Order: sequence, then C-alpha cells, then structure tokens
Amino acid sequence: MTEPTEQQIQWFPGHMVRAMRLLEERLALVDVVIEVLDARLPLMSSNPELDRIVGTRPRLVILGRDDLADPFATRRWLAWYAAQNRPAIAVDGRIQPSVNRARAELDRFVAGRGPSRAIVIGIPNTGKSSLINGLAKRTAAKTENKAGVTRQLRWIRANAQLEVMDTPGILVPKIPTAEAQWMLALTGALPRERYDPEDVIGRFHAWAAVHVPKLDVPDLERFARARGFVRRGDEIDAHNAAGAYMRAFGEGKLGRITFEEPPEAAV
Ligand SMILES: Nc1nc2c(ncn2[C@@H]2O[C@H](COP(=O)(O)OP(=O)(O)O)[C@@H](O)[C@H]2O)c(=O)[nH]1
Ligand SMILES: [Mg+2]
Repeated sequence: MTEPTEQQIQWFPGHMVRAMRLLEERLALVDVVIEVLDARLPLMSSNPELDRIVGTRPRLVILGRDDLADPFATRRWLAWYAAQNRPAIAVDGRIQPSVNRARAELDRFVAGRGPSRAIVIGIPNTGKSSLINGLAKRTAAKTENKAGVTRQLRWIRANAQLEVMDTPGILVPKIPTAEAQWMLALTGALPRERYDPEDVIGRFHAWAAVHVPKLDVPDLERFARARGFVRRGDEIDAHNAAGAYMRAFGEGKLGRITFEEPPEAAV
C-alpha cells in the first residue's frame, strides 16, 4: 500500500474550476441553498470552497444516503446540526416517502420567506440529482434539460413558494488526508481513475476491524473466494473481485457504516 501522491491529493480538474465559477454566478440568483452531504461522512463530504461562496445564505443540509449510514450515528449528526441551529435532515434520495420528508422540511424552511429560489450543491454522487427528481415528481411544469455543452438553467418547482435548481458536483479542491481519500473513494465521490480499488479495500478492511468489528467486514481475499472470483491455481481474481467489492459496499451489503462522528460526540 502506498500513500497517495501529492498530485493525487491536490487533484482539481479544470471542469471543477469552471463549475465553481458557474456556481458563483448562479448563487446570485438564489435565496436558499440546499447542501447535499453524504450521511456516512458529513464533514469529509462537505466542501469548504462551497461554504465560502455560499456565505450567509439560508442553508438546508441534507444528509443523503441515509439508508447506507449507521442510523445511530445519523441521529448524533442530526443532533449536532440542531445544536448549532443548522437545519438538517437525513434522506434516502431514491425513496419517494423519504424525499417527501425533505419536501416538507423545505416547506417549513422557506415558510414566510416569500417566493424563493434554491440551488442544490454538494460534491459528486451524494444524490443531488436524485433528490431533485424526487422533488420534481409532483411537478406539472417539469422542463427537460437540453443536451449540450452548457447546462441549461433548469428550475424545478418544489412547492408553491419554491423553485430548485440542480448543479454538477464540485469536489473539495484538496483532499486533506489519505484517510479522507480512501473514504471518499469508497463512498463514490472520486472518479475511478483517482484511486486503486485494492488499496482502498485494504485500508477499509483495516479500519473496519477496529471501528466496526461486529460487522466482520471481509478482506478482499475472503470476499473474492466467497463470490467465486477464483482463477485456475486457486488464485483470486483480485481485479474483478475489487470491483465487485466496491459495488457491494455501495449497495450496503457490507453493513450500514458511518465513517465520521460529529466532533462533540468525542467528549
Ligand atoms: N443508496 C442510496 N443511493 C442513492 C441515494 N441517493 C442517490 N443514490 C444513488 O446514487 C447515485 C448518484 O446519485 P445522483 O443523484 O446522480 O448524485 P449526484 O451526483 O449528487 O447528482 C445514483 O445511482 C443514485 O441512484 C441514497 O440516498 N441512497
Ligand atoms: Mg447530479
């Protein structure tokens, strides 16, 4: 196992720079910000650069992928946000009843504010578009997103008072630690070419043995043998097993796991 190189950690591709610029322009049009984080690592999946440009606008935090996170940890996170008077709700973006709870929370959030426009922000793959689609379900005036180089401004009516707009995910400009790097890879925020799945799985297994021993998370070898990723000579097919392992994790088959505890919970 090797530490990620400085270059890997400081990855900040040009399209992300452009997306950030575009987001800054769009923020000028909105009153409310909906920030979709990953419930399994809320702080690591937040983006300090986004915080800076969002500034003091009213913000609703959505802890997405609630179904994959440890429910007790999610409760601690929601209490942590509540203690700071930061509105937050946990959501499974693929489930309509769950998105409906987010819609109700949004109703409360914008109540008394008058007609408002909101933008949905977050790092890649946290469930922003799924949430928007869920919010749009009841929308008669759903407009199609035109295919093209420039993404069209596309307002989705979430309720009588609120229109919502999707944005492309924007990753942290600098992933601060090797731990955040593998955790973000495992939870799906990093593009495939930015990590080595076998390395990520090795680190995850070592972490799980210490932090969630009861889940008995398999190492790659055990997973590969259990799933029949075995070649002639009884060697495991590590490459394909690693891909299957990453998918199994993403589907919650290895258990509901939260990687980060709220800071105060350590006290
Ligand atoms: N398990 C789970 N999967 C989700 C959830 N929300 C979205 N997804 C899935 O995650 C993937 C990325 O979702 P998407 O909405 O495109 O994320 P975006 O990149 O933030 O817009 C899709 O395959 C979704 O079906 C969720 O709450 N739980
Ligand atoms: Mg999206």
